[in-house]
Amino acid sequence: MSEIPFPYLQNDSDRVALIEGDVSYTYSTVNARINRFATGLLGDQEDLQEERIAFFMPASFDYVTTMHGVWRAGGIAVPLNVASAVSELDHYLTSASVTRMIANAEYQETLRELCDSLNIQLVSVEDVLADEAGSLPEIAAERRAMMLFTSGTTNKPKGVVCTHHTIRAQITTLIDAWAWTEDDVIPLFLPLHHIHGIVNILSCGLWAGATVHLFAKFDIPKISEQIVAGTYNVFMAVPTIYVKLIQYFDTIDAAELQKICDGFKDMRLNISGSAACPVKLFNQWKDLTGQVLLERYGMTEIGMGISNPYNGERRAGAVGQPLPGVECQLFDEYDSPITEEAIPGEIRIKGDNVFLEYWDNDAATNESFKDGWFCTGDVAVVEDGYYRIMGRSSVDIIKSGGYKLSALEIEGTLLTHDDISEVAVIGVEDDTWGEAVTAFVAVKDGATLEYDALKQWCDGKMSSYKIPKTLILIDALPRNAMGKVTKPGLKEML
Ligand code: MLC
Ligand code: AMP
Repeated sequence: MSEIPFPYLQNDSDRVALIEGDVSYTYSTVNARINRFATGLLGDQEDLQEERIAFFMPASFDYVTTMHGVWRAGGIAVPLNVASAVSELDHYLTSASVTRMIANAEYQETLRELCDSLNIQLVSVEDVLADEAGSLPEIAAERRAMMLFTSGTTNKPKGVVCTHHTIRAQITTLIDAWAWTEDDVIPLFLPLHHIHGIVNILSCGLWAGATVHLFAKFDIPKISEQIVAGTYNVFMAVPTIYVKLIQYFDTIDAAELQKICDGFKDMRLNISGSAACPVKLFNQWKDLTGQVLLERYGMTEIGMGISNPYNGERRAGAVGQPLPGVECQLFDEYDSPITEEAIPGEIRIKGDNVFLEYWDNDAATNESFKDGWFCTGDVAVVEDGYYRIMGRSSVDIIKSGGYKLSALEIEGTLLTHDDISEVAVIGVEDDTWGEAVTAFVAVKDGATLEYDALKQWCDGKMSSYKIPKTLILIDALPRNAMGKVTKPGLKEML
């Protein structure tokens, strides 16, 4: 059996593990189906030997079956973003050398041509399920388990590979730090190709024996209904979701608002992360619901690194202290550790929670570590024992609604537009998205460009959340003496 032993998934518990729509699934049911799925994946093989199996599905019983089935059969799980454009998928599938893609009927049409062209077998969960569970391999903890794609300062997203051991460390530290128990019930509406949804919510929930209520998307009225009914005691989201909830509150009557706020008030924990939670939002949420948001800091490559305390002061605008098992140190520009408070430096991390490698990219892996420390590129300061994130060392990374986006990747696509001669993309502070993708564009002689036409052109060429929110036409981009675009200059122009 796997070294990632999710205790409840192996003791045939009759507790409810998952709720999807009107149907509840017990741990015992989920476990049995995972075993049948793993058996079907194996076919005649004894062990998938780290075969990369991609899957394209929203949060669902099928998703959990697939993820754990791949793990138990010895494969590497490659969960994909169901909002991806086909050209983005091509890169993920090719760079990970995926051999099989699991997707149900509703998505197969979108994927068929691409899978055929890449010689990838496209099958549904039902196609794979064996009639009965057979014997499954022993999986050593050091083996690769999961690959998630992350945008970087280079052109194309990289595959972040975690082992079973890494994932286990990421989960167990949170189980203790945030006091997960089998009595917890949590909604899951975040996308399941990122660790916030996969590790912090789904995996912690299933490890703890809790109940995870699955939503295919962030459906405010449906989720609010359950909050009013008192279904949940834990809630985790990105700051944009708290903003969107507050915007929604403005559209409903006072009695309904009170019921929703009371539902939040009764919970044991509300968490914010994946992007900075503005102090204003922290205070608004407290005023509305009485909940003191627990803000924490993490990254695809490290899981969660720093967290405000479950018991103790949760400080607005700060992310707290390193989690147990996570070594965290700030470094200055000369790679010297910063030992005093109030001096900013780059966050570097060590620990069992840190990923193994960027897939098939030794150069990027080696570059991202210094003396055994993983260099996050995030700058922080320690004030009175609390870490506060100050920003990132690269202007080419944008965090929009919790998604990490590469400015260079978006620029690369925009440059293929016939009328664009040069382009620079930056993130501009925004109340809803945290940062909003903004494109500065110079058009070719005689050409014109309207925002709506550009947006339409982008459709299908990039995931919709990457499409610039604003287009600013300029004659020429500001450049330094070396000819490099000076992005801070663009921010100043605004
Ligand atoms: C949606 N849209 C976005 C967007 N999400 N635009 C910019 N940034 C985003 N993040 C746009 C769509 O393109 C669409 O545009 C319009 O908003 C409505 O789309 P939607 O899908 O209906 O929006 P909604 O469901 O409200 O989505 C918002 C959201 C979503 C906040 C729920 O963005 C989301 O789930 N974000 C979380 C991402 C996440 O899990 N990050 C964790 C990474 S892990 P139009 O023009 O077509 O109408 C990590 C580590 C850590 O960061 O620390 O956790
Ligand atoms: P990702 O690569 O998508 O996992 O995003 C990780 C990045 O999100 C980090 O490197 C930070 O820049 C950012 N991030 C996560 N949590 C926080 C937080 N609480 N405050 C500020 N930035 C955060």
